[in-house]
Amino acid sequence: MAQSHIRPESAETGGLPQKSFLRALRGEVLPVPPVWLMRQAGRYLPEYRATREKAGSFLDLCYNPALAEEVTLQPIRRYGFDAAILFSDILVVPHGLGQKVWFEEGIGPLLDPITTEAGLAQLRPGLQRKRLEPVYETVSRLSHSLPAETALIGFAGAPWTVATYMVGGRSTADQAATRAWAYRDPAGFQKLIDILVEGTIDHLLAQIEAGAEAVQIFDTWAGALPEQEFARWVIEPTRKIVAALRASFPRVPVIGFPRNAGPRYPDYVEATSVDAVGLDTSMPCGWAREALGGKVTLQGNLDPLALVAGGEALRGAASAILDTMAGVPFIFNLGHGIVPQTPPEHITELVTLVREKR
Ligand code: 1CP
Repeated sequence: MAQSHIRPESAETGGLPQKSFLRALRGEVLPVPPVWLMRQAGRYLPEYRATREKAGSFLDLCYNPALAEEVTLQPIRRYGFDAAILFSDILVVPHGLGQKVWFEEGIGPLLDPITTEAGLAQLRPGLQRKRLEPVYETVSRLSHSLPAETALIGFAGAPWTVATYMVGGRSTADQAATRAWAYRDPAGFQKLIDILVEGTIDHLLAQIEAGAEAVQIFDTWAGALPEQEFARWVIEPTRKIVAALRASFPRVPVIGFPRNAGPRYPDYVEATSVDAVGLDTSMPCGWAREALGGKVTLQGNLDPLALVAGGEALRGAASAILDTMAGVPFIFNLGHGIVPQTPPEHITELVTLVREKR
């Protein structure tokens, strides 16, 4: 059976990847951009809901390699996306560091909050790879079961975003508790960020070793920070993670997603040296193309609600993005994750439009 991960492919092709997603990440401009969607596995799919039912809790699903593999493959079977993203969650890292993490129906993630430097004593000294072994086994299975043309993306949350859950104990609208700690006691908060930088490097390296061909770093709450804090808590930790991954795996591309970073996108790209950047929904494509096109691969940024609406709203919004991004290295995606009320057939229409437009 053909292996689908990067090492054998690189050997066969003299180091040039053939999968369109990886080619775009290496800076090629393709006539048809590769397409995948954030949260492409999830509740909007009936087959996901069925598997989720079987698995028990959400974390049980994340730590069950056979079922996590299955839900990763479901959207690939339906839509033939150019990339699959490992089914897991950003909160397995705090769990792997020893924090209590659970998911409550109708609420989302809950954690035993850590709000002071003394609270860091809850954590173990490093990432317990053993606890996360099922995640790496899922990656390994996928690297064999995905179609030969489909790339496999590993991921982690960025330290700042993961910290907002560890400190707030749940999803928070304004990340106030975390911002307050960072102002009150920057040296103490830096210790949490340092623990997360190390744990995240370890977690991403393990995924790459298991067969992930690219990784994405999700900084969902990057936009909450003013300039100085953005430099310290978003850019600097991400820069360290990218540098460490490059030192071990120089050919594995890294996608950064500093959501809602607005005019700070160019600084982020420059300082972190990511290979690609995910544009959130609020980012004007023309501006991003001017500021960043050709320096890094751009990925994004259809409004997930246009996908819910479908019809002319969807076609118009997707076409405008494709037109603006023609001629620069580009991957079609949403500006944030698919929402549960999305009709699955709208995605079929979107993928056809992306592939047939040019
Ligand atoms: O069955 C369910 O109800 C669980 C819903 C769900 C799913 C499908 C959660 C809980 N996580 C996931 C999977 C997931 N999460 C993936 C892999 C699947 C895929 O993309 O196809 C990824 C990459 C994530 C990443 C993630 N988790 C982020 C970063 C991206 C983003 O959406 O901003 C964040 C912030 C989380 C935390 C999280 N996990 C789940 C929830 C409900 C939340 C909270 C989100 C919030 O604060 O609003």
